[in-house]
Amino acid sequence: MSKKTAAQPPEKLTGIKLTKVPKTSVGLKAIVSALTHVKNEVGIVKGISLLKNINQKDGFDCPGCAWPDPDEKRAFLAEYCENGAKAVAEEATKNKVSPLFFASHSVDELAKFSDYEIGKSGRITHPMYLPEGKNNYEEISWSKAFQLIAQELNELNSPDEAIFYTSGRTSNEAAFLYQLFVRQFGTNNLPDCSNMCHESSGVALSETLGIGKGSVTLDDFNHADLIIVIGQNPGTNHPRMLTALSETKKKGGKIITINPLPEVGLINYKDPQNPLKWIGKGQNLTDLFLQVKINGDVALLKIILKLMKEKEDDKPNSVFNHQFINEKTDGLDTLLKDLDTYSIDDLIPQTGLALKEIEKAAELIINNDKVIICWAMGLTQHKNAVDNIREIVNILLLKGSIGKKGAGTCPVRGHSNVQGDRTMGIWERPKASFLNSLEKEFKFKAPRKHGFDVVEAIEAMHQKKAKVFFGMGGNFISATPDTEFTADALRKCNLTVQVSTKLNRSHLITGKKALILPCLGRSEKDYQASGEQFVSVENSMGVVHQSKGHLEPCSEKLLSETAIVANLANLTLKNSTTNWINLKSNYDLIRNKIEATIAGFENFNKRVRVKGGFYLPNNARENDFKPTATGKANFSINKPSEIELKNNQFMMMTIRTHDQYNTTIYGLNDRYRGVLNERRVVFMNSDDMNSLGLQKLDLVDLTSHFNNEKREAKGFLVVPYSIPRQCTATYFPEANVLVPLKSKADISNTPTSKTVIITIKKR
Ligand SMILES: Nc1nc2c(c(=O)[nH]1)N[C@H]1C(S)=C(S)[C@@H](COP(=O)(O)OP(=O)(O)OC[C@H]3O[C@@H](n4cnc5c(=O)[nH]c(N)nc54)[C@H](O)[C@@H]3O)O[C@H]1N2
Ligand SMILES: Nc1nc2c(c(=O)[nH]1)N[C@H]1C(S)=C(S)[C@@H](COP(=O)(O)OP(=O)(O)OC[C@H]3O[C@@H](n4cnc5c(=O)[nH]c(N)nc54)[C@H](O)[C@@H]3O)O[C@H]1N2
Ligand SMILES: [Mo]
Repeated sequence: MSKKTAAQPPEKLTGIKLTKVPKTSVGLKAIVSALTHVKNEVGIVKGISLLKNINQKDGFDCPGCAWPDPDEKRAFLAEYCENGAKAVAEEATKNKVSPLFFASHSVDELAKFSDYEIGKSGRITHPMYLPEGKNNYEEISWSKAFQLIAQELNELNSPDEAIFYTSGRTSNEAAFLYQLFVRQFGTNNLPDCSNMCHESSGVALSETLGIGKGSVTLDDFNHADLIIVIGQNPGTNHPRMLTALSETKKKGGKIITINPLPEVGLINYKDPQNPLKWIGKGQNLTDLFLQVKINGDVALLKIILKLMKEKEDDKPNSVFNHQFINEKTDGLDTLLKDLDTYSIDDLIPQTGLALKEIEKAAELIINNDKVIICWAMGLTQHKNAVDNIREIVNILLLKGSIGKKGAGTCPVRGHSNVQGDRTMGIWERPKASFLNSLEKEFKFKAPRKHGFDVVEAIEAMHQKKAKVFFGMGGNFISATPDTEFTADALRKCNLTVQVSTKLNRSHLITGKKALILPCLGRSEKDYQASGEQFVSVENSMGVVHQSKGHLEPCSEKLLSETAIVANLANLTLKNSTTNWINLKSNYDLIRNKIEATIAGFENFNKRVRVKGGFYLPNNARENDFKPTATGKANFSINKPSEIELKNNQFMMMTIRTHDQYNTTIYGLNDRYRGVLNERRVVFMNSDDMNSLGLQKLDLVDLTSHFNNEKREAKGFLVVPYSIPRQCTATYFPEANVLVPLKSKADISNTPTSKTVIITIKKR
């Protein structure tokens, strides 16, 4: 097969239209947009039945995001949002990718499609095989496909030569079985999308609070005095969060937003569930907007900490919660001493803000006790990402704003079950205690050496230290950094396997041989030997609940992820004493095994059947920090960004449009930012445009600079936008080619997708 199969989306432009940036989000427009997607992809009748079941207590979990559902009240038609509806429509699409489709489209030909066109081709209906040297996938039987994988795996020199990636839609049951199979096979090479996502949060929170998950529940939003939303765009990526923020506001709480962009969803909002509110002005959400420079957050948070300290020094006991600090924390003195080594004047330029604005934020924090801080990728994808999150924890600890009603940490997760997958053991660095309990329950010797994370997995494949890639969902080539390097890494493999619902670019950038294993989606019924099954998932706030599809599978040939793992394990592992076929026949049996090996799942089968599910234990929520190294909540010392831009260099963040789910492109619009029908754009400050002599919609090429390496992405249109000087934004995944693999966060190893240093050249 040709080595030149295109790894990057094609350069072609699609006909941009710029509109005014809207003043309000959601409302009627969101409903019309959702229904249009559903109508086009699914049809009206099936579409309505689909929407009715999203996020209902006996329905299926929306595959959109990990935002939790209300414990009690759920909206009467459906607990859905515009982008949830799009996610479901995308999965339930009537378009099919059949063996005939593959016979008439070669891999090279498909790679010339845009990501939008690839995704719209539809659901994959049959297992498909790309033999060595061929350019078209051919139908293959399930049993032959499993045999082929088992053979390749067993021929490796070591189990560590195989990589088992997971995206975050995999159910708890499938994830548990998958990691068990991989560990019985003999490796901890279980990289996942978390490595590129909230890994920095997990690392920072475990160290400081003794749990890698957030501490708040949805109800805390009803009790908070102040919510800070930093580095997150919930209007697009977690639209149902706007409802929670709106509740906070109705009860008198305040909201601070910290973002390089004035994201409209956070500014003003019209409740989609309340038609009476569709007309009129909408509700203002943000009380104070700090338009921080990209990666200026530690500097900003440090200034806030210094202002808090100043006030406390001035008037003791007016800011810090000394009782909490004395009883529960460690390291205050070191923090305060370190703060003294910084001057506000030195920190200010990094933020791009006026001191007055920061003082207002500090005042709100000082004067309110119940504070929740929410964040996402705007904080986690930088070199000093872990510092970002630890600095947030410092603020909360000083206020004693954790482990009490209306206060705490809220890292807002991405994929709908990414948190559950980690709970189930999808992690390249498992704890010894977890491996011990697997060994005890399943009578095997678990590998102890830590495995590869995403970045290390790419390097290993590139160096031919890993030769088989297995992807449980996701779209590895498009989600990872350094597109061309990663493509080479995948091409060097003997075999690449993708378990997928829909066609994506990872099916086209392959090893010598490749397989596509088509699986059921969340919205579909799952029949096994003992009858119809349901699965379980864990949302961003640690609630485990069931999810059950209502649609007939889009093809008879689909298998559930659970069945795929069980069949493969059964064939690959010669000495396993686990009865894989029995486990897949009835998911209750898998849940029993989860209960036997993972804390917090007592009476799992019973409790998962209670509508709404149950909360997993959370020490930080309970105000107990014993699991940290000191046995207390830890203050920490953090560093502002060390990046210095040269003349004519810009900081670039790669972000999501309103019309995509990661690498799945729903449509070509970014309605909330006023960009229609185009994805190849670069947002710039108009003063920066002037200084480069650029006009609106000029065509430019982008070059990224890291150490002495250069990477190029060609053909982007300049869009003037409200963004701080020297900051720019492009869309993911078009710009991933510019993100250097070696540019990653300290400790968490997350690619720095939000801090890419670029220069911009006019064509
Ligand atoms: N519809 C939809 N929903 C999704 C997804 C999707 O693609 N589409 N993806 C899912 C996934 S996996 C995830 S992880 C989440 C992602 O959810 P988000 O993190 O909201 O997604 P991004 O588009 O990456 O947006 C990052 C935000 O951070 C801001 N930002 C960037 N750099 C900085 C910085 O240095 N400082 C500050 N303060 N802000 C910064 C950007 O302006 C932007 O508003 O959403 C999940 N939900
Ligand atoms: N530059 C840049 N890069 C980024 C980011 C960024 O902000 N900027 N964000 C990062 C983040 S936060 C994340 S989480 C990753 C996302 O990385 P991934 O999780 O790898 O990517 P997705 O685009 O979510 O995966 C989409 C594919 O999953 C498959 N799929 C969908 N549903 C199912 C299912 O139920 N089962 C199975 N088996 N397959 C399914 C479909 O075939 C679809 O094509 O990307 C990261 N990459
Ligand atoms: Mo994510």
